[in-house]
Amino acid sequence: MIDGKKVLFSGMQATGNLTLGNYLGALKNWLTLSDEYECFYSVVDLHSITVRQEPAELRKRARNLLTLYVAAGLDPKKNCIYYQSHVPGHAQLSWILNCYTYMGELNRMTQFKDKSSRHADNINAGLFTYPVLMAADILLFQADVVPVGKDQLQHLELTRDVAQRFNSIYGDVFTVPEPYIGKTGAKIMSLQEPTKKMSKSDENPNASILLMDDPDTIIRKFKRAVTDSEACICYREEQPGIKNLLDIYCTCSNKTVEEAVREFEGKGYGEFKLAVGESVVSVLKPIQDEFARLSKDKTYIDEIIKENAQKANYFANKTLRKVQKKVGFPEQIR
Ligand code: ATP
Ligand code: LTN
Repeated sequence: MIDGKKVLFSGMQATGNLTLGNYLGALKNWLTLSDEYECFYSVVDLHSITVRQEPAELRKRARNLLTLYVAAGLDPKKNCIYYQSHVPGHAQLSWILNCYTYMGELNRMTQFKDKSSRHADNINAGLFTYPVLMAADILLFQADVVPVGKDQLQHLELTRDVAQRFNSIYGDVFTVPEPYIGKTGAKIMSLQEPTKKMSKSDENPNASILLMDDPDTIIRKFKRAVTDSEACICYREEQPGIKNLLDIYCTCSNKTVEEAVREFEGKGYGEFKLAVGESVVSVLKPIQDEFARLSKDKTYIDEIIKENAQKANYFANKTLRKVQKKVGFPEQIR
């Protein structure tokens, strides 16, 4: 608890360009939570180097992501928006938690299996212990809730196990966090292979809508979206392409599935796809405009970076000192 409010932590990697999946599955849900919770949103650049990065490019993407958090509507006065690398406590706690996590647990992580098969030339130890760093992120702030997409649930479960293990040895040190999955948009699928999640690392450019795609590109990608030959705009598992488009449409236009299905009854796929594209444009265009405006205001963004890093360090150090004491490190002499 901070000032009587529960704590929320989440983060995103600055690798690749953000997709509509990232926005609807994560960022959009974050916006509704800042009144209820004390929120920490990190640009998790320590996680990014688990796969090879071009340094200048990583720096640029990280800044863009931080700016995008603000452009999407997160108020930096209410939400602590910061770079993970500006808070050394993440790495420090991560080391300690490494010693309380089993190889067997990490071996079961599907994201590791997936990423190590995609980066077979660089299966480094950081990629393997990635979930421990994620656990450290969350536990460092004593987070009660963690809004993530469904793909991250396994990591959150591991975080809970590690927290409980630590607490059972040393007493109540960590808050055991709960996942927070938004009602809609929990899993946006690829527009080309609707049984696969929309991912920023997809090689097919038509598979994902990028947050920075211009309106024409968005409409074109939706027109090319893979559907089926059922000729029915119905919400069911047998029609994954249409189901995904309905999910996107409903989330972007704040309608229920029933309302959307009624709206498109008897209409063709072409008309439906256009409407989905337009609903997405109406959501993304204002964010893109605000992003362009904020990107030019270097002083304002720098100020956010500085102030929020101080705030994050303050809370991080509180937990870290407690943990260091519990495991038996000597107190620092000042
Ligand atoms: P990659 O595909 O390269 O692994 P990613 O697109 O999954 O990356 P992350 O930075 O790992 O991006 O995820 C940021 C957040 O976006 C996480 O909370 C994740 O659950 C969410 N997210 C990512 N893809 C989707 C999706 N297709 N639908 C819903 N949420 C998603
Ligand atoms: N692993 C997450 C990003 C991430 C995260 C976190 C999310 C790193 N640390 C802490 C929530 C809480 C991902 O790949 N999406």
